Formats: sequence, C-alpha cells, structure tokens
Amino acid sequence: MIQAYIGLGSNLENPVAQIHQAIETLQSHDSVHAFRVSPIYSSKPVGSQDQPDYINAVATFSTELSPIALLDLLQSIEQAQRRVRERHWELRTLDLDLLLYGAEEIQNPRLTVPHPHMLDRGFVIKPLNDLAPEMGLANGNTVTEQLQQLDTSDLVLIKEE
Ligand code: ROI
Repeated sequence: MIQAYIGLGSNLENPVAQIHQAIETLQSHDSVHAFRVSPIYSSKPVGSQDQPDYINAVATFSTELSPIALLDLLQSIEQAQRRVRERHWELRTLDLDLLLYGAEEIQNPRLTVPHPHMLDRGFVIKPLNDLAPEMGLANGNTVTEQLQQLDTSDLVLIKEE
C-alpha cells in the first residue's frame, strides 16, 4: 500500500459542490483506504487573474492502485464531473492532481510526481500542512517550513471537513 496525496481544485459551476462530489466519489472507491481530507479553502487564481476564485483542498489515503491506475481513476472522476478542457491554464470544473505517491519519483508522458508546481503553491501547501505538517518534501523542508516561505494571505477557510 502506498500513501497518496491528491490536490483538488475547482472554479466553475458551484466549486464547493464539485469538491464535495469528488471527495464522496474518492472516499467510496474500493481501492481507497483511510481517506482524510483537509479543510476547504478559497484562493485567488494563480495564472490568469481573469477567472473566478478557486476552491481548493488536499486529500490523502492509502491505496494499492499503481500510479497510472490512480491517475486513470482521477481522470475518470474529472470526466464524470465534465471538466472543461478547452483552455489549459484556466476554467476547471474539477482538477484532481496526483501530488505525491509515497516517496516515489515518477516521470513519464502522462505523469510527473511529485507534482512539479506543488512547492510554490500556497493553495496546495496550506491544506497539505493541515494533513501532514511534519512530512518531508523533495527539497528537504517539512510542509510547515515550506508553508512559511509562501504568501497565503489570499487563502480563506471555507469549511472544516
Ligand atoms: N489557482 C488556484 N488558486 N487554485 C487552483 O487550483 C489553480 N489551478 C490551476 C491554475 C490555473 C494554475 N491556477 C489555480 O490549474
């Protein structure tokens, strides 16, 4: 079994409901065990500002799924919630990112783990800190140390799960 961490994000079509639906689907999957989820935050868009604010959270669970099988599961959930794919950097009904898969480093055309942008993103590191503050990251920092390097003043707690 591997401990996986997933970033959840949405900024379209009732984002809080999108995140809740994704949590329900993940949590009830046969290969997802000991599921935990962070509080839900709103955050200002990183990238183009010309889009709605995001709702973000991080979930963790143990799983026997391979990285690609897990990616397939995440993409099937995105599809079921009809993610809008026309524009790369904006407008997501639901974005599920595989952040961490144990301590594994994975590089293939479909998947890069650890997620290449996770260390720079307050909307990932803040909820990750709620779940695993002491965990060591690829750059040697704990999650809490990494959080101290980031500006998270745009994050607003929406809901404790
Ligand atoms: N910005 C925020 N705040 N949250 C996201 O989940 C998010 N996802 C993205 C980009 C467009 C990078 N910006 C984001 O894909």
